Amino acid sequence: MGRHHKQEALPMTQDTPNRVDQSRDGDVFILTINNPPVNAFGPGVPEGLKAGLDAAAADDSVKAVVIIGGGRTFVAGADIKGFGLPREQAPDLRGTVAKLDAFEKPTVAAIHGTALGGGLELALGCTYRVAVKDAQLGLPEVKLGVLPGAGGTQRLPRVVGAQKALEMMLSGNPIKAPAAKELGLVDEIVDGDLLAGAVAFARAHADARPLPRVSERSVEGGSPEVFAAAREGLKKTHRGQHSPSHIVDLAEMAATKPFQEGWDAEADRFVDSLNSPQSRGLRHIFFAEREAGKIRGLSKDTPTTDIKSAGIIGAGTMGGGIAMNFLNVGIPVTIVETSQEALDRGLGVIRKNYENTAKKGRMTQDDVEKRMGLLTPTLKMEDLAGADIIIEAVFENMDVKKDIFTRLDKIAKPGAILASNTSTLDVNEIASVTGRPEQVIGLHFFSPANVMKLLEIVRADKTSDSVLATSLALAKRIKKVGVVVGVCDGFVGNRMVHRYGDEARKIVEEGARPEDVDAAMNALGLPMGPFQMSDMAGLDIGYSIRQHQAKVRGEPEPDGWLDRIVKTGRKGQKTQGGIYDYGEDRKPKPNADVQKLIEDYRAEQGTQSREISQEEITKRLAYSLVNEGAKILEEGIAQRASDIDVIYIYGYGFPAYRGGPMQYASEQGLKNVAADLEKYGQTPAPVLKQLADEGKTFSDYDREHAGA
Ligand code: 3H9
Repeated sequence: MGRHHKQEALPMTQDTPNRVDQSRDGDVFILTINNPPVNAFGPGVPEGLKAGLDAAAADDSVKAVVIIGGGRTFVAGADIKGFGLPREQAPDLRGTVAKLDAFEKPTVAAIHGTALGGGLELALGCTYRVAVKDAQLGLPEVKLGVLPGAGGTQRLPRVVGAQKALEMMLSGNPIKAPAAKELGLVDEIVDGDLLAGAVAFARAHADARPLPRVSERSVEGGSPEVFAAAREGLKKTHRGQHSPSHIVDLAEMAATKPFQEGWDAEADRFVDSLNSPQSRGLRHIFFAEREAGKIRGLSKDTPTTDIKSAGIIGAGTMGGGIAMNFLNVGIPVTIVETSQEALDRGLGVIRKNYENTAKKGRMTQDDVEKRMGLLTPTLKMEDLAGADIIIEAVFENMDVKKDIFTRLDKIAKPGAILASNTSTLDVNEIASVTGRPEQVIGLHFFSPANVMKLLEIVRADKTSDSVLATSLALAKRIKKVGVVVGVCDGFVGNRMVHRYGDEARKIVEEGARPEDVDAAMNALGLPMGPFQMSDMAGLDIGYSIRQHQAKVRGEPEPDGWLDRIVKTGRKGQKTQGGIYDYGEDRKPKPNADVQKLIEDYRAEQGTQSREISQEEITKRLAYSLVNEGAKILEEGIAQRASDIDVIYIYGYGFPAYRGGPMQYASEQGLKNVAADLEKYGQTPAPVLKQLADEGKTFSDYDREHAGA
């Protein structure tokens, strides 16, 4: 037939690795893809598949072909590491799928593990798909800022209908094989040996003619309203992002145009999205998240302990949220408070959180009881004696924490990890009151601790490798992204956010309105600007941090415009008003008294108010984060710039499609960033200045320091 088969099979060269094995089971030809660890569609895979298909086509005794993944999974997608390659050098996934589509004998994809992205597109190019029960299928490209680029946007709607295809492609979330079977995406679930089942299926369908090619089907449910609703939905779920609208356009083409037209358009849109800063940012984060788990000095052989039970001190908002993480994965928790009342209140909040989840249908009442059943409340710290890890989550006061750790040292069993959830205090000082500082670590959860994915793992001077490795493994187990940081005031995230807050207040002092400042950050893609965030956290919290810092530095009591707002009793959302007013709808509205207070403050300081552009606000705020990040890097508080990006995305809502603040700065060009910092009166950190002078990026820095 030769339809859309523009590229011929590439000859295998000495440089092309052999990634596909050919074998036979009677009249069924078997192609096994071997590209560990996840069978990504890298060099050698298309060549091997095409050569295999040619061999199967040339042999009259072959009636059907099975394609299966060797090792732990089917193909998990295109090779993201090779995404930077020029088009002609990139592994020819589209050509392979086209060759499959044009193939004259039935082909069966045999799926286990994950068929993601290009992997599912490969399977959709086959005539049939069979899968084991726990296999997962999805098109996660949107999470990398791209779109399915090997026919997925055209074939998935033809199989599962417009609505479901949009849902899968826009969320990027995979579905399980049984759900895929319901939708017709999988033709048969194989119990037992996948290959044997796939071969039997292939044999049973060997004579099916005409071949039921996916590309020849039409799309069900592709009414204009479905696409209009999808476009409307994007404003909420993917504000500011480009690839999701390409996906909707292409799915609409699948429903309204001939296959070839949509297939061609998809290729162009894929290349456009691939070359966008948004995709570079999201891919950067994909790898950054995985890099963050690799700690210098630790290896796979570093011993870890299995955490079978946890103790938590403090049943307040933080302690309760932390406890939920453990309960959710089946780890029993003993939670300690100082009064029965506080304990009852804490437990009540945890139960209510679970019941709300159950009400939304995301958990059964049985699950709620199971989780609550794993929780033991107590007023006696001695009850923590058996815990493998104990996390202190009381308020931020060094004396109180020292007292707790002194007591814990006597109570905890040998080998137990003693962790503090402090967000600013010196973990070395906390560790020093124990006779086992090597067992002490900081585990800084972010509020709400049962929701936020970030966990800053604070390595103190004497923390042992084993405690660190165990904490990293634990983070993964409780479904957090763990990032290791060093000890300093505020660690990575809060240290940067303090600097950012200082700059935001300064910008208002100079003439901008708080709402202008927040609007600039919203435009950059942050769901909340600095003042919306302060109002949510409580203005008194920031005020007490500034008081503490002033005391430490021997400076006078803080008395800026924001401190004065706090002193009027406006503490943020919790008092219905802070920098903004909050009505029933909880939307921030400017307040006239606050405006007047700011104007009076400027007058008192003799500040000539000036118009400040959105561009200036954006640069000053974003680059204040970047500059502090560069200092953090230089001091070794963070191991890599990409760790800082992960922290900022998962802890502070920096848009993932900008790759985090450090990647964002690299995209702007560090030379420009350094020049702008100087223009706005800040001194670029030496690392930043040096990279700028050498024409480098933070990724270059990370690469050059990878072995350090
Ligand atoms: C696509 O397909 C585009 C097409 O539509 C169009 C093309 C024309 N490539 O996560 P893990 C590495 S877009 C290269 O720790 P897990 C990963 O970096 C792609 N490398 O394991 C890590 O390396 P290292 C659509 C990849 O078991 C190692 O494999 N596909 C890729 O927790 C293990 O990964 C996706 O977006 C890849 N595609 O999870 C799927 N995938 O050990 C992305 C993984 O050196 N991948 N690696 O750090 C995933 O979601 C998860 O990795 C997966 C396994 C669920 C597969």
